[in-house]
Amino acid sequence: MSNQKAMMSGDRDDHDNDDGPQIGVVEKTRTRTKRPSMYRVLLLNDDYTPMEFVVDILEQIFHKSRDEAVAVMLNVHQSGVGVCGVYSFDVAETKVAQVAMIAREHEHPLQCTMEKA
Ligand code: TYC
Repeated sequence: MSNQKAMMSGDRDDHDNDDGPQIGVVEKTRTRTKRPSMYRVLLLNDDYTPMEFVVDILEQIFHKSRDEAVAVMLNVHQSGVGVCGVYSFDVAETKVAQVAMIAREHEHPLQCTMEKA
């Protein structure tokens, strides 16, 4: 036999196992904010895109100074790949698309990609 008391109809089971005042359980939900992932935008070398065109892209799309743009272009030219900047996903995606569009308009094979930083 059970020694539990039967609940009378109309009784409220407030789950605190007594007949006293109901004890509330306060739950606090903590909203965890995450820092957004960042993405490196990369330029790839090729044999055909003019150096001056790449420097212009780095100045106009990636807001490099003339000297920085030349340095990044030469690094890509010599090593095969180089970082133009690190951005949130949406900004990186937009810059990759802008480079693709301008390169295509000028019929240069310049390739630009992004990767998680
Ligand atoms: N290699 C190209 C040339 O000699 C120049 C170049 C640099 C092309 C960087 C692409 O991402 C690039 N004309």
